[in-house]
Amino acid sequence: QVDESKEVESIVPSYACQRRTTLENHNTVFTDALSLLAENAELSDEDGRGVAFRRAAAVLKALHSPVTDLLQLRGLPCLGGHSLRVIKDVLENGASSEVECTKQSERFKALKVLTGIFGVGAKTAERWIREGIHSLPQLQDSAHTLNRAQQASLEHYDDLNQPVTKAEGDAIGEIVEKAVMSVLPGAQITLIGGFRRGKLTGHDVDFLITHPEEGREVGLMPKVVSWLESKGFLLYQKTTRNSYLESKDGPARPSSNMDRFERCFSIFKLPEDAKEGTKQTETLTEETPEDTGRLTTPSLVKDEGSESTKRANLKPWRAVRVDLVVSPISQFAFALLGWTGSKLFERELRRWAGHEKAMSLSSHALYDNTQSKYLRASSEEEIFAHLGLEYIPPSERNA
Ligand code: TTP
Ligand code: MN
Ligand code: MN
Ligand code: MN
Repeated sequence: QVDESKEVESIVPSYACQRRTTLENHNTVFTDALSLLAENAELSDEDGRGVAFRRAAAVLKALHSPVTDLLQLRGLPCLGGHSLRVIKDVLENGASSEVECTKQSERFKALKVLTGIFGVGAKTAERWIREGIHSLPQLQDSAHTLNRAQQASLEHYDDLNQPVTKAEGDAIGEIVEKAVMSVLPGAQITLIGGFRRGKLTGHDVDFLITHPEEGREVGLMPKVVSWLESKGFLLYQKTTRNSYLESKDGPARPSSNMDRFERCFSIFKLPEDAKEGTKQTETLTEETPEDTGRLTTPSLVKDEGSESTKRANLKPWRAVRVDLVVSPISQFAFALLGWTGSKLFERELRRWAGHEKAMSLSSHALYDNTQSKYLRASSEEEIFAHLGLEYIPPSERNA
């Protein structure tokens, strides 16, 4: 006895990794609202609330038509009372009063501005705000010593807070490829993160590097970084070595998102002429700083007046955040799955593995607690199969 009107809703499974979520979102008005509340919760060190809002938003992203009535939400998973109130408010008033209130709050605005600096997390921002620091000029006038990442990121604040396009991502891909090929021919480079999921823009560009012969990838990162540095492509980099082998608590750490691969957080200096086919410079000069939706202009950072804004837009390069990760081929499938995202999709995969399958999934391995053994995989498809999940391709992991 299937109620036809409920059919669509009742087939939405509760874990995001059981669903296909494309970039086509029919409910942005609701998911934007819920995502903003999630962001505010995360910035306020309330991760539990943050996840709840993220899960609610993800359910709405998976629907194939716009929600026009609360009754359509009957039977859908992950929609708690708070999320439902927000959705109701949007349905009835066109906007959520809580969201509007949050957006306008000095606290939220300050948290956004300060965490817009790469290397500044919620805790640091919170501490600064308590000291009365709400803006970048206030931060610069304060006595705080910034670490290297924070300094570099502050210097390129505007560039780094402007979305990276796919064309820019591809241009960086070519540079990274050249670097890797000249230090280790035969190595393989894969675009990961949001761009692998088909996103048209991102906050950074992520690459996974491996070599078909196990062990050949060891020590690769410092060589790649030296090559890039010698050609002037890096404005900042911090390389972390692989800590997986020496760790004592086993390879799969289900509770943590951080992995132990050799990796490099960097800021690239991308020449404008490296992205052929894009009209970046023209587009930018037509926009006023207000139109770009940025919270701060370079003039505030450099204190040089609006002149510098114009010059910044005409400069022959831009700064782009780039993440490089090196994985041995034996862990490649896990690294690929773990670094493709979305962040919620990853979190849900690990939760599914732990709660439903008594397994521990990380970006290194999959451990079966029942059989007390690691399950090998050389493709993402095999990992989904081990987990008893239908295979979801990257373009449908946009939860
Ligand atoms: P991000 O680059 O942060 O996110 P994204 O690429 O999905 O989004 P955007 O387009 O805005 O850049 O992270 C990419 C994936 O890497 C994400 O699934 C989480 C994973 N990741 C780790 O596994 N470990 C880490 O330490 C970090 C920083 C990310
Ligand atoms: Mn659809
Ligand atoms: Mn990314
Ligand atoms: Mn990244």
